[in-house]
Amino acid sequence: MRLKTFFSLLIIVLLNINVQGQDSPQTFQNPIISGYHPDPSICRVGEDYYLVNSSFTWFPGLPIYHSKDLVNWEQIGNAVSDPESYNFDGLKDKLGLFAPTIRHHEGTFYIINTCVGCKMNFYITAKNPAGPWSKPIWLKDAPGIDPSLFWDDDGKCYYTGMNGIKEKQWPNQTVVYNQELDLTTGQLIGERHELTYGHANNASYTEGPHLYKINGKYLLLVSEGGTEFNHAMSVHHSDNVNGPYVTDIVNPVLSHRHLGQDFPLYAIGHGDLVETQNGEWWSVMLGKRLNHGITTLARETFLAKVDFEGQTPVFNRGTGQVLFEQKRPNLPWSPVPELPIVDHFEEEKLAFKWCTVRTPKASFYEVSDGKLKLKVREQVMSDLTNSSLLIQRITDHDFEASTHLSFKASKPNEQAGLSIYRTNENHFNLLKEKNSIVLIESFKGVINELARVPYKGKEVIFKAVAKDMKVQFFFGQDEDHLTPIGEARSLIIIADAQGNAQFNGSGIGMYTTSNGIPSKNTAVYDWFSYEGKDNAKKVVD
Ligand code: 6LW
Repeated sequence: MRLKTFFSLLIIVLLNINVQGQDSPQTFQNPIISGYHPDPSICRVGEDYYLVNSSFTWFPGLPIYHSKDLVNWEQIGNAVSDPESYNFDGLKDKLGLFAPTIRHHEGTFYIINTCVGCKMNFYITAKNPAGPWSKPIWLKDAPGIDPSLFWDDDGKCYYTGMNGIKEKQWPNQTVVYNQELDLTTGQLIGERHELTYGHANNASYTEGPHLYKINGKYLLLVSEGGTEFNHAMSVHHSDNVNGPYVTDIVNPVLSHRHLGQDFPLYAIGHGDLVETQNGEWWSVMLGKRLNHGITTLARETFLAKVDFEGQTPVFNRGTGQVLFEQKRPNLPWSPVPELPIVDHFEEEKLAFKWCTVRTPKASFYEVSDGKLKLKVREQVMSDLTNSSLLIQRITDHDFEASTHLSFKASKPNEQAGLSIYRTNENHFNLLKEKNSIVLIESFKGVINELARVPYKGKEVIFKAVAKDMKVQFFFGQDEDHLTPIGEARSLIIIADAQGNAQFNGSGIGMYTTSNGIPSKNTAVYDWFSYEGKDNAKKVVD
């Protein structure tokens, strides 16, 4: 008996250590998912958390992340990966897959989303959030964007979304509405109910709605102010799922818009709530980090604690702000495998982080023999089409990226190399041509050759070093003998609100093109290295 008691006590002690792990950190740093990860939505199944972000014209799209502690996240797939079912051709970089919602109901995962510029609202399902996800069920007569799903206690499923208003009573007035969704037919049924225009009598861009039932009452969480400096989150309450909803007196429940234009973290909004298995409430939301006065990492995913006072959610009680560091959730510390700095392309498939822009109409790359082989195609990245471009999200203000390329241009129009991409108009290209290496910058559609050096070798290493909002490019035969090409350039090129740079984010990777002339050539990449150099996720003014 004594032995049994001893072991029972030992297990309890070990479990306690495990939950708040003496060797695990007490705090976490924001953002929890760095770089281009806007419009996060989250759900919990048992002790597992799943999160999805919007991804616009990047393909595959709707990255799915998994965590067991809300702090360490691992990408486990992309929910949109079938080029036959989605067509992003011709879409500007700010269109495509807008804000998604992920939910789990009776053993099935649902993602509902809007493909702006391509058939609008749809939902997909999966038994495993890592995939495969179903083909899209396109919804007829579901106006607007930012759809969400909510299952009521009676089993009815509700579609909650945002729509524009023809006769606005004030500028940028929008409406959040809900309507029952028959998941067996994919039809919206019954009456459509207008739930709110937002909490203020001039609330603009009220969107990003999510419905919850907490302590027997319906809570509607929305965003207002638009996804820029004025972004905010407000809550509304009702005893009936279809309303009327009454705005909470403490609104906005979260915003950074009152902190001044130079506050290092801004545009906080577009959140989703989740209750942990230990009864804590947390919220994910998007935010933007200012660095040297600009934002190059676009909208990232952040985490904040929520405490309920009655029906009112209080975000980070006492501060009312999203913090760069705070006490972490009461969950077992669960680190995930670190992404390797160098991708040697030795797996059979490309890692989930690699995306192209717009849906590929044909396969344009192959991973084999530990190499990535990109087909040299006529398409160019400055057109609104899918070109031979593969990029990963830039997740750090300071970083070093490099790649080893083996490429012999057979004609002067053939190029291959390293790219930093924000939009078809805003990007850098360091490219190898027939007899030279050229550094090109495109800003607001103006293409500028910055430097050109003679180069005849087949093999070359390209490198980009970003530091203090500038990027310096290098080339050479081996990593210990690289030569700078051109001057260090400002990263304003990939910053928010520059030309057509909106909603999406920045990527870095590999690109080849024959500039409109057919080619049978291939650009071969042995490896691609990306290393973040941000010491702390806080920013410098
Ligand atoms: C998103 C909506 C928004 O669907 O921007 O400004 C859209 N707010 O919530 C794209 O992120």
